[in-house]
Amino acid sequence: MSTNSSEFERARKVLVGGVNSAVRAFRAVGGTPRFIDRAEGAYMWDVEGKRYIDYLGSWGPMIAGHSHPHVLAAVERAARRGLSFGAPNVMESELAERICALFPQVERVRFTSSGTEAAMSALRLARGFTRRDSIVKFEGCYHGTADSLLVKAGSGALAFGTPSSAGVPDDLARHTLVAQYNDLASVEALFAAHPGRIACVIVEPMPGNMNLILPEPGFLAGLRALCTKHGALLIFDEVMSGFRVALGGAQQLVDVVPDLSAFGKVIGGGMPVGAIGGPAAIMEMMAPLGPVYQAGTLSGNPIAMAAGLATMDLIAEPGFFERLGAGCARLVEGLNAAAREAGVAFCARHRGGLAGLYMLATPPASFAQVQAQDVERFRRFYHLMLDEGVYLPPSPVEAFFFSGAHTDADVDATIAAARRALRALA
Ligand code: KE4
Repeated sequence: MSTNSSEFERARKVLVGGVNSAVRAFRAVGGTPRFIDRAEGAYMWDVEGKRYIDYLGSWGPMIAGHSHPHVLAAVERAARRGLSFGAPNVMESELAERICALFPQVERVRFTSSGTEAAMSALRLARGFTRRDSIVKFEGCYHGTADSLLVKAGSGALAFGTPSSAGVPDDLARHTLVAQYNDLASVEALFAAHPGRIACVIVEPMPGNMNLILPEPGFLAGLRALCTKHGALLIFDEVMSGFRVALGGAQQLVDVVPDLSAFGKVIGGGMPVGAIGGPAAIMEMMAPLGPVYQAGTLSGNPIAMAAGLATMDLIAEPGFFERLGAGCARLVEGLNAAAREAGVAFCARHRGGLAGLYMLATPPASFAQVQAQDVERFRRFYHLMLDEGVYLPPSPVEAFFFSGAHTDADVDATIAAARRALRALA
């Protein structure tokens, strides 16, 4: 009989670390990764048949829940018409039209097959448009695995203590300038030290890769003003926050308009999709119209477009985000009440369907505060919850994800499990 352990042992013989994405290896929490056999609605089942209430949601895409009938039917219809053409398909235009309608400054879209490609292409576009080489990113923010962005990165790079990856040439990394999130002065200092050389500032407007951090009042507007003043482009990486904290992403909530946006996750509905969006004047610097090259064999893949369109149908339904936010708020309130009852330094918060839980008495406002978490207690909490059948992201520096499929009963069961887990930590 297949077990998680036997499958992990088998995988490690042929897959590096037994996984195809580093954060799945459970290195930040220890123990054996769960090999998922199937998923439906708010639930996943591992190869041993154990059911989990899923708050990973494939790291964000599954906002409508797993295997939603509307999405499966769309994927099946598309699959019967062909899996990939390498030629234009009308669904690409349809999904791009939906994005343009939600983000007024987005006049042109380019689809990719991952968030990494979207952020990487947005960076190259900013460098090509401004003819400048340096970029500004924030310690703890993660934008995928393009070389220039694996400097002081978040997510798995942070969890494994390798925020600046090996293999990135110093000659390239020196063009990546690192500031502190929620610290405008650190950005002003970089513009002062590198006049006329900064092509862009790339930021997760509501970071989820150093766990969930919220922008302090004026921070994002301040970035907007600095970029405008210094002729740099402001790039919002909304791969995680887009279509999740609100239908119009973080930029809808904070009312700050970036020059370029990177999207992903939800717009693929579980299939590989990323996207760059922005004004035609900038976007049309990209091939085939302009000198900034960009391409991808499976970009705009019809199956992925069908899954994305069907997911967008579901989240655009009246009341979806109100219900998503209300359900997530109820979970967060229950978790905070459980922490108070247990007398444990633990808290949670959310924006829309993006949430964070922290081994801290109060929610962190900075990368440094996130780093102050009691990681060992997080590990214990994580496995107590996993044993209770609650699947959280396996890292203290990752946000978690609520879906339209989570019911009040799921929330109540999760709170009850957390109450028992936190009492065990007290
Ligand atoms: P992908 O290349 O993994 O599709 O997207 C990269 C990316 C870019 N920008 C942001 C804001 C992101 O959150 C991500 C990917 N997020 C991680 C979760 N922290 C994906 C999980 C993984 O690496 O397996």
